[in-house]
Amino acid sequence: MNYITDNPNTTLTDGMHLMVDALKRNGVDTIYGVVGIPVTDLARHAQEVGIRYIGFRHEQSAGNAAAISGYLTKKPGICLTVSAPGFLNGLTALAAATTNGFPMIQISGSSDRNIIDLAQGDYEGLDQMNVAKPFAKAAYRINRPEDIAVGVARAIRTAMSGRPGGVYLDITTAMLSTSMDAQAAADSLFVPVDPAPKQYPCSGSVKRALKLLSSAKKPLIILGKGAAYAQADEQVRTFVEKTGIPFLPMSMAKGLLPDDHPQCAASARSLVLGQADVVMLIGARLNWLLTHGKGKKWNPSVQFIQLDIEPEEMDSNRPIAAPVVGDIESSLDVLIAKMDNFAIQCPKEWRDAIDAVKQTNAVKMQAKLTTPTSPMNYFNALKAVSDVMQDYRDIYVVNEGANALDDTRNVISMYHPRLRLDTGTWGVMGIGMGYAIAAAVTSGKQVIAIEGDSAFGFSGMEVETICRYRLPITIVVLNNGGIYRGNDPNLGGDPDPSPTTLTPDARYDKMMEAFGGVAYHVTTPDEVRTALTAALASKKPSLINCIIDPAVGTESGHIGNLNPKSVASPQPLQGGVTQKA
Ligand code: OXT
Ligand code: ADP
Ligand code: MG
Repeated sequence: MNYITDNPNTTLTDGMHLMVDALKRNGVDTIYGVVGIPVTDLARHAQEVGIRYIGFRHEQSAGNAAAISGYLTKKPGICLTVSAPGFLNGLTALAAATTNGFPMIQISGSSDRNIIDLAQGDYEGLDQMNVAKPFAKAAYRINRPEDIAVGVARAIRTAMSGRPGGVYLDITTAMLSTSMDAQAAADSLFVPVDPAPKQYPCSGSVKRALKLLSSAKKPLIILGKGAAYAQADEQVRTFVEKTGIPFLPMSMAKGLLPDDHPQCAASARSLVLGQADVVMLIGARLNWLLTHGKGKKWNPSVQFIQLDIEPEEMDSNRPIAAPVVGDIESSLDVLIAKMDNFAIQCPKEWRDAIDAVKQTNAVKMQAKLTTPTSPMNYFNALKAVSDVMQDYRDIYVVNEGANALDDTRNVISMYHPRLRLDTGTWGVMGIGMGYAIAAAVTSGKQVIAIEGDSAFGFSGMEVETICRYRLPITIVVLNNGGIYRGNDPNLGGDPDPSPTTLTPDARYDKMMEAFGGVAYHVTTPDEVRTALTAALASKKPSLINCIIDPAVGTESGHIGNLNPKSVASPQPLQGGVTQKA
């Protein structure tokens, strides 16, 4: 139903109704948000016209849901917030979406300009558009109903085009209640044409890239989440398989090609980074996750080819010998069409060397997975999860924590594109429930969220949201009673817990029980297996609280090296505890 066109007797409309009509006209089918003054009626009216509204307990989760729905659908996810505090609660997710390159629009109600601009102290008054600017790809404000169509179109085009990102759209209280002739309002609406146009690379850049690749003795392809976002799955597969070059998937690119693909080098990471002479980055940045392309992890004379839609990304960390600027689908189409003119091959000795390390690391991993411990550790618990998931290879895996993140990434293999959703470029805790909810809502599929106990706490109240919408989400809390570990002492000797300590053996399962979901409390891998099998079969909201040895976590998971070094105490203050097998 369209409010204006379906109500022929209506001669006047207002900003609120027109805003909803503009969103609907632009294909928005879901809004994630938290309501209050001045956007409550907007959400009600959105539901009235058939837009699904998912109401959260905190705006950060609603924002995270919008962001990941943008990643999964290539259309901006919409987050609706109230003024000042609600707006600020959503802003972290908007900033993270921009950092991750996910298309998202945060639409927020705001106070009247005349009071804000003279700092006269409005209810929840804040100069929101200017606050949002540094955290968003762009920030716009709609001051008059007649500008709604353009405002929405600009927000959509900005969020989707080039490198996608988060856009802030400010809608003032005054604008929402300003009236406008209904026919003129209806006539003003439009849908932007081709908001994320194809961008072909120039042919010289393609030839340069193929020539460099053909000169490689130890070539490597790194697939990033930009390649997953591009949804050029067939092109990626064709290029990788036709060249025979090994590939290393970044975390959210796992599954773009299956982890058990013979060319996957994920379990020989140090070898391939340390020795590759030509590395082709496809939708991956040389940021901290790749130690900026330099340092002891890398072959010092490595040369880079980079496929990216963002020209400014080139040379941001290391000189790029062969930049290919374009969208990944178009770039790969051209590369595939031209590659037969170049003798690209992957030397057998290089493939053999990688296979040898893969085998050695597989044996080491198998030993970790099958060594029984009491209490459980991350590896034997995750082995049970992995066993059950062999029957659920096409469900979403949301993952956050430190050890809970890094160990899951390595143990739980991915087989299909865009199913692994995690903490992303910033390593943000709190994405868990928002991502899980949006994955279930946009796809209708099941989701498993594998969470550290600290990580879960950041968005845990959304368990109520999961139960309210009856979503098929199973949460596995790897509960070691703390941030990294649960057994750190308070160095001051005070009775307070240490900075990393959380409640030992906390019963997170009771939270799920409280809202009507199915709950399990487990202490052995066999119990994990039984509980997860039942939870996934039920398709009901469920939470499995897995008690993990509080002593086994490593400080900051795999990124402990990023903690500042102290001159005064060269050893980590907690005594350098490392993970036991
Ligand atoms: O080749 P080598 O020999 O080197 O071996 C490598 C691979 O080849 C091999 N491998 C395998 N072998 C066999 N089989 C398989 N399948 C296999 N796969 C791989 O294993 C090694 C290692 O491989 P890997 O993992 O690929 O390589 P590496 O070197 O680790 O990769 C580097 C990275 C950087 C690419 C990778 O580690 C990565 O992607 N890391 C992401 C790290 C990250 O983002 N972490 C999250 C942030 S940590 C911290 O900030 C936390 N906080 C603070 C905080 C945050 N973040 N946010 C907010 C809003 N507030 C505060 C907090 C509070 S974490 C955290 C909570 C933690 O507590 P929890 O209770 O939630 O979690 P627990 O830790 O569980 O207690
Ligand atoms: P990862 O963390 O997986 O390494 P990053 O987020 O660092 O990935 O990098 C993703 C890159 O992909 C960004 O530089 C972004 O500009 C680029 N990108 C996103 N979408 C596309 C696309 N459709 N075509 C080309 N490049 C893209
Ligand atoms: Mg923990």
